[in-house]
Amino acid sequence: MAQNFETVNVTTDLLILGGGMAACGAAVEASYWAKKHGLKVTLVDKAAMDRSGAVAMGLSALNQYVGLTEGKNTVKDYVDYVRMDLMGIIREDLVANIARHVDSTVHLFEKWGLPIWKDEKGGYVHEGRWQLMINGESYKVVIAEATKNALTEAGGEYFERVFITEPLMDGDRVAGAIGFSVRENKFYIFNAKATIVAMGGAVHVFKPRSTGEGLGRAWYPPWNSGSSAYFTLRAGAEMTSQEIRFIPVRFKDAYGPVGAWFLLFKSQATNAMGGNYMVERVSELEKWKPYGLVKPIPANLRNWLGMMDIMEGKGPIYMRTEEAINKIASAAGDEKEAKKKLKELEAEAWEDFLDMTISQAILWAATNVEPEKKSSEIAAAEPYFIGSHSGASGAWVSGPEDLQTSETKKEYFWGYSHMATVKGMFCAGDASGASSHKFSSGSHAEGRIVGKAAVKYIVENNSLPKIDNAKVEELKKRAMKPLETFEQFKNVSTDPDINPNYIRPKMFMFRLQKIMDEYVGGVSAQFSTNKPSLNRALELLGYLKEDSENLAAKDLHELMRCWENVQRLWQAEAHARTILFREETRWPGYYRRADFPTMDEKNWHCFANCRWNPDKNEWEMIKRPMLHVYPKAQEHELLGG
Ligand code: SFD
Ligand code: AMP
Repeated sequence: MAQNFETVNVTTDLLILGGGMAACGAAVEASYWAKKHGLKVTLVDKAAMDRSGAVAMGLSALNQYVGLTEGKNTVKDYVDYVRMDLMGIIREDLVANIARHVDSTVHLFEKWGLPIWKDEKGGYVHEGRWQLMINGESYKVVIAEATKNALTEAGGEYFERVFITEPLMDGDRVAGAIGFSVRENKFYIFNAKATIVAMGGAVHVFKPRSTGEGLGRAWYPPWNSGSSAYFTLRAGAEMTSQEIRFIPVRFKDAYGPVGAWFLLFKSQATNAMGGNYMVERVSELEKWKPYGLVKPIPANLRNWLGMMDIMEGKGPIYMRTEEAINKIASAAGDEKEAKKKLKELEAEAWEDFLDMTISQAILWAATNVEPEKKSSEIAAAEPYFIGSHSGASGAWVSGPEDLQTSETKKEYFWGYSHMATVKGMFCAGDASGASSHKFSSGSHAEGRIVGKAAVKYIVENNSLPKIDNAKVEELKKRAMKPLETFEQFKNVSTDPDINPNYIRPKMFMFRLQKIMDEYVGGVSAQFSTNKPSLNRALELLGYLKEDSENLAAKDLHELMRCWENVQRLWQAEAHARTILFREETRWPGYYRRADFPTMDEKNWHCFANCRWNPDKNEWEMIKRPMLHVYPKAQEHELLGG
């Protein structure tokens, strides 16, 4: 089978893996610096860049804008916000580095044609303190166009519909990557002096709420399958915050966003009995202080209060859209003005969904929802891995030198901004960890940071790492094996899904999801787990890993599905191991350790890191200190008062 594939060799200076927000930022910035140094930049995306990644459907807000030029906030304000939202555990140097650059990224977006809402004075319309409203249906198209222009003008190139599987190594330095086309029989070998990993986070590691006819509908885009985590793990990089999954609360079943409702429309959510858990359960927040007492209340604690209602049988929870809209409309003036305002708000509510979650607008239409008349259900989604949002999982990367204190420098700095612990391998967006709340704009800004840093690395380490041809042949054979397995055994059974000699990727995924759901704190387990469950999960994941050798693919598309699920499996294992390692509960609205139900600041006010050792095929768990770059903020500053 492997012999039916043409091998395409691509040699470049900088290789960018992914074509999402971070990769696009990296490509634009790196192209600028590469041109000055006569270097070549190559970008590889598994999909078509115009609509790839989390922003494919568009977005309705830019969730990170600091407003430094307007003098609205400081970088430290943002760092304080993120630290408290993540219950005290963040890399302040990384968050600050992104925060100080994000505004210029937003200004670039506007220059490239992204419509950002403006008020009557010409200022940006804020959704909340850090969020700007946009007409974002074509957001990704605008960003991709600027990326392609920058790449081609600088003599670079991009490949679309090439799925990256494994890293190539030259000792302790990354040497590039391998992948295959999902449309043609082509196997790719990329050899590069530096590699930027920006292949997003992961979904469908846990059993989703949407099954059967709804399968595939999730909040996070189904095409991000943990490629970043797999790639960095397999290269031997140290990973961080693998336990910090993200669970967003969303409009139920179609996963429409809630931010505009809570922040812009000031809506409240109430349970089936009409009670507001944010009011009725406020005393619970005391247990999670100091983090429980800050404003805004951390995302996971907002989740947790709602989850407590659900566990007590007080569901469903409703977003009181009709109440919120009518309240704003009636404050607009007399009856005529109120009516006009109501129409305007109605349009904004629909646009919020049409901009980024079209299926939610379709579901509203299909179920006769008029948001100005009727509430809609909201629910906690299944867990996702998205370090750029309110989660934190990703690779452990070096911070910038100028933001370090003498103490943090020893722990957080090793030469190049946002470079992983593997030489020449840089990470951005969901691929880099412990720097939450970068969202789309901050991921692009982080991409620009690594784009510049990676070119600097190349200029200072200007040699092409060697690749071992025998090893590449072995990897090629391994990558193509599922096609061979299918051909060899497809006639052994009548049902193509049931075969004693192989497992197809969808069945493999179901098995993974069942393990994670039941033992690692998925929806069915009400996000709760404990040591015996986690150990059982690791045992079962071990069997699944053995069975991954027998994955079968009937075509190229299924071959991609096979590797997506192997990548999910590795993300799952890193997650289960790290939850097991951290013996406390710190983010109760993301997951709970039933055997360690409280927060343990004494022993666990630190990062839980892990590393898979490629030479020994062993996992290592590591504690890293949580150190402040800024003087620790005073409690009263953080109380919003
Ligand atoms: O409000 C391979 N996000 C939001 N951010 C905002 O700023 N505003 C919003 O309104 C946001 N909303 C939102 C958001 C996310 C999602 C899923 C929804 C709604 C439904 C967050 C941002 O979207 C997110 O932070 C960034 O997109 C992260 O950027 P990055 O680059 O880390 O990930 P990506 O954009 O998904 O791109 C990943 C790329 O990798 C490619 N890829 N390529 C080659 N080989 C492989 N094996 C690959 N695997 C993946 C992908 O094709 C893609 O190009 S709100 O609701 O929160
Ligand atoms: P979401 O639509 O939930 O992704 O929210 C968009 C943005 O608003 C993110 O920056 C969230 O952290 C923030 N956000 C959403 N809901 C709230 C809330 N109730 N309080 C404070 N911030 C929120």
